[in-house]
Amino acid sequence: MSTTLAPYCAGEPSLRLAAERVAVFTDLHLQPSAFHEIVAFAASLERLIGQADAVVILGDLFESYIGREDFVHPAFDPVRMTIAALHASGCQVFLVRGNRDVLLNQADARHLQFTVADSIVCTALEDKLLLTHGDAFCLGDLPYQRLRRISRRPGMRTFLRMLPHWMRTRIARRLRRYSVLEVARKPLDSMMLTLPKVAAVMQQEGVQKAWIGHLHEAAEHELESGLTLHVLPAWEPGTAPRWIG
Ligand SMILES: [Mn+2]
Repeated sequence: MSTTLAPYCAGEPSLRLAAERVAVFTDLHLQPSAFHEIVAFAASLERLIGQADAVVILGDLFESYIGREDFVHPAFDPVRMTIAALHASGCQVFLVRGNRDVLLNQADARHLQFTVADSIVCTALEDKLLLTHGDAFCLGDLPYQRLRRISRRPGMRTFLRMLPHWMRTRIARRLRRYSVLEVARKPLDSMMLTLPKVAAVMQQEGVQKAWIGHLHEAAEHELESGLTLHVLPAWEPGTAPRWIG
């Protein structure tokens, strides 16, 4: 593995979330061909109605997302309907962009009753907590970071989403070659993670704790100045969310 690190490519500025009962899921990698997993996840979400003030899906809800037609696909009805039910119960639902669903945009969010973000700072706790997918911190993965920079250029998301469906499907297939290690929910190489960059971003955000997904395997890292980073494991059918607080 190369010791060269890619430049850090930040996402959109973080959102503030003051809610106290926040349930967090990550790396579901749902796809229509695994419909039983979509049903299982909808059931986990449904149990949160009346329990959670906010639900954060910390990226990679989808195995592949190339436009709203992926979310309005009939196979995703259970998840869409449960998000609508959560929304109606007064629970805010946040979809944090992962590398697989980087094309999620605010128009999807308005249409489908959730909020799209790149990162969220939870302010209800004494120790403020940063929630973000975590791919931005994997600076050891040079080809992926190059792709991340390209896909986040101004106007690029809009441009890509305007392409015909067949072209987006072809691009999505090619993009996956850049993250071949990320086969479904198998663990990724944690050596890719650049901890000093995580600490620097945490200091900028004024948080003491951070939770990320992306690497698919649970881990805990003590960083400089008493900062802590938790890597949440990829969701599996039947597993409970992680609660903040
Ligand atoms: Mn990911």
